[in-house]
Amino acid sequence: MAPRKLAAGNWKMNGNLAALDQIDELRAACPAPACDVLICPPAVLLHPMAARAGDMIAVGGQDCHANAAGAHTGDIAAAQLKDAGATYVILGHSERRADHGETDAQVAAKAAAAHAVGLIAIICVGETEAERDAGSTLDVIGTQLAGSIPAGADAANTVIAYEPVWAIGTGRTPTLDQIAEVHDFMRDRLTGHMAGAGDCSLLYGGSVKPGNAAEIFAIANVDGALVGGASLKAADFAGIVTAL
Ligand code: G2H
Repeated sequence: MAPRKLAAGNWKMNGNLAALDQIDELRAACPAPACDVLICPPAVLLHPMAARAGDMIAVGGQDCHANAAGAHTGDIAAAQLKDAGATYVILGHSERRADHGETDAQVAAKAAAAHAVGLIAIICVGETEAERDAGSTLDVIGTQLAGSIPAGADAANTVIAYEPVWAIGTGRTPTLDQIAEVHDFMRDRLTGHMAGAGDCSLLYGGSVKPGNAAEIFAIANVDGALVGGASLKAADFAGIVTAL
């Protein structure tokens, strides 16, 4: 097994039923993609998107609760995501870590809940600008990896996304050397944290666009991308899918 090539779109808190037309446009623009294609819409759009996406496009959640069910108003269980058609769930995105105070331990518990129902967990890590400026990027990534990956994680049920916080939605991207350094480090660090670490997909995320996707995908140990803004328009996302 080699790492799965994955172009994953994260719609964040954007989109509505009318925006599902983007799925038809994406399928038309990429009828035979050379990689796995995933869209993670807001939870209320999961079921109608899954019904429309067909086999070519997988759908996923943007978060799940660590518990299987219960009195957790406003939360969503991993099994409910799966019931709605999801096969993936993004966990520990920096916006969740910042907006909801999610810790590495909570991310690991959520990932374990996702694995328990057969979802693939996309676990996000990334340093802030202050951490990069302080020269602690690799320490931060190493700590997040160690704390956010649950027991039982393996290359089949887990994807890691490196998203430098300062590059998210800002139009700024790290240099290719900076991405390479972190991805090489993550590949090395995963050994000991999960079975089959060499086959785990490592995504880069943060202002990926059609114009920079090919050079990012050419970096060793970059197996795809987690894409926010550029996944909202089918034409832009198709340009990224076809670059992989
Ligand atoms: C990073 C990314 C998607 P954007 O959050 O996860 O968003 O591509 O808009 O920087």
